[in-house]
Amino acid sequence: MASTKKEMSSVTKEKLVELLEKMLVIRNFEEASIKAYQQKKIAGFLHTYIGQEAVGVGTLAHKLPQDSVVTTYRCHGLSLALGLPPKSGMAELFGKVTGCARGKGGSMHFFSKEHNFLGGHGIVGGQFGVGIGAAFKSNYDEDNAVSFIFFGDGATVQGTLHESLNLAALWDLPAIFICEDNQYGMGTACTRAIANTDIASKAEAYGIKGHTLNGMDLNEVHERMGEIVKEVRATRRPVLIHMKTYRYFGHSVSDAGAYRSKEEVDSWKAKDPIQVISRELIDSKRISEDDFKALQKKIKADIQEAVDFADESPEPPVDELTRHVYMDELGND
Ligand SMILES: Cc1ncc(C[n+]2csc(CCOP(=O)(O)OP(=O)(O)O)c2C)c(N)n1
Ligand SMILES: [Mg+2]
Repeated sequence: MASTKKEMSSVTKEKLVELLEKMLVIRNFEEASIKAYQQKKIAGFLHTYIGQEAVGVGTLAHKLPQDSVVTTYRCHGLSLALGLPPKSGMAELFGKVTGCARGKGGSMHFFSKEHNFLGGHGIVGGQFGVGIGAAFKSNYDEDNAVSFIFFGDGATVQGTLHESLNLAALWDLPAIFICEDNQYGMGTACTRAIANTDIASKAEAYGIKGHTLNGMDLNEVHERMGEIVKEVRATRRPVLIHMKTYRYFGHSVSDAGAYRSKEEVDSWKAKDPIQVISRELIDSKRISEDDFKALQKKIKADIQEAVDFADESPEPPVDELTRHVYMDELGND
């Protein structure tokens, strides 16, 4: 509560409303995507970010244009936090040519050159090499960028994380490793899969800093990540962040989540970042109930517009099948 009060005074109302709006966009987008999946408008896998919004929104508020971001297949939320238009994201889910990967990536492989979003990756731990590569490029180009590398708790026991932490520490790479610990890797509780669940403590093995943050608390994430990003930008030393969070739904839409109790899910929902922040804004009279309702209504309408856009968009033409596979020496795809 202390940090909340401190943050309330240091962040402007406009900023807080902007962050709340981003979380609402993600929540509504994901809810609409579940519905569209059930209507069979989306094929393949679909992993939602519902419950984890404060991590992505609070962290990426500190991203500068030259910074890069990479993550797992649970990638819709971070893309939207970066400013990807919901239409572009929804069309990608629908496999339409107007999507951010021209309908060829789908749910797990969002991509946005404009936002330096270097992908959702399907292989657990597959994104680390790309992330530290981007950090290496920044040192080479001297553009003062940092590389945000998001991953799940399940990836903390993958060798690629440890190889990447080692290289990043050895070569002074400005890489920000962010573990979104949502307590489960598919249906396995992290306590059953990870010998040492104090993720931040693993930083010590590589001579770098580690921090544990409450990923359900937008104020804490936003404030602490602001300091951490600033430090990494200046020192060029990597850092390992442990974000404690929770996914409200199953691993993917086809997972009913029978391995956890309703009481457990409800105890996390009681800390819901959207409800907490909206309540704080309303109680402190920074926004009125009516303004909040109007904001919710506007976002719902925007997301419905995105669904309609995706529905009406054409599929990728057949002659695109072999495009965007390799680039030639001139950069043509
Ligand atoms: C190398 C590899 N092994 C196994 C899988 C299958 N798999 C997909 S997601 C997943 C769980 C990952 O959990 P976590 O890293 O905690 O991410 P979360 O889904 O919770 O965001 C597994 C084992 C995979 N995609 N890649
Ligand atoms: Mg997990």
